[in-house]
Amino acid sequence: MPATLYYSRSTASLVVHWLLIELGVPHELHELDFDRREQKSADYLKLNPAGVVPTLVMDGQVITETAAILMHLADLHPRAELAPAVATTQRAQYYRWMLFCANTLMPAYRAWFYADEVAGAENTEASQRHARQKIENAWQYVADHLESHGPYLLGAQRTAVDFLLTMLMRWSRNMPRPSDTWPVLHAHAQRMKALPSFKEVYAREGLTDWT
Ligand SMILES: N[C@@H](CCC(=O)N[C@@H](CS)C(=O)NCC(=O)O)C(=O)O
Repeated sequence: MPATLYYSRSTASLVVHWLLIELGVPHELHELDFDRREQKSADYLKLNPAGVVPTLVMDGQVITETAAILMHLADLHPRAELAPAVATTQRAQYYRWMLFCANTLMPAYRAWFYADEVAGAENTEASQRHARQKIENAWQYVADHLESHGPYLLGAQRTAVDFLLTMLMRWSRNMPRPSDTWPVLHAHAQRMKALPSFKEVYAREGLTDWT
């Protein structure tokens, strides 16, 4: 049975959609309309109690959390070499950057895009100011790393975490300082955007910006 991705276009589910295409995993899409708050419907909350996307249902199992889904997909397809072997130093770096994306960048973006969640609707300006600082500090940190250890996060090997990083770079495209104003991040993004799977996921989600 094909996997089912619960998604909403141009959100965190984009990178899972992208990796499914890159790996050639048969899948169906189930779109959730955020305007109608379908991500908070009783049926969907049974799959993903946080009421967020992505959710992947595969082999009878429900998997949530973007980074976890990416790591699992990469492990299931070792021939694509998008995940270093377990218990190697590269694997440790892979975990490091996956967790950095999931624990540092994603929550900071959440605070930027859903600023009212941080300290109430009356404090969104201050929340966004803090979030912006965290995001820009994170991009500086990644840029410094890529300068000395690039071109990919793990050096010469492109892995699943570079897909996640690219999506997170995209999220800053309308912010005061977009990630690709750092030349080394721009170069990384250009390399990732050149993948046919990137063009394909853009076409399937009907995206036209940040090409
Ligand atoms: N920790 C989750 C966060 C996912 C997340 O925040 N998704 C956003 C879209 S980018 C969402 O579904 N927002 C809808 C909502 O919060 O109602 C993950 O990594 O999968």
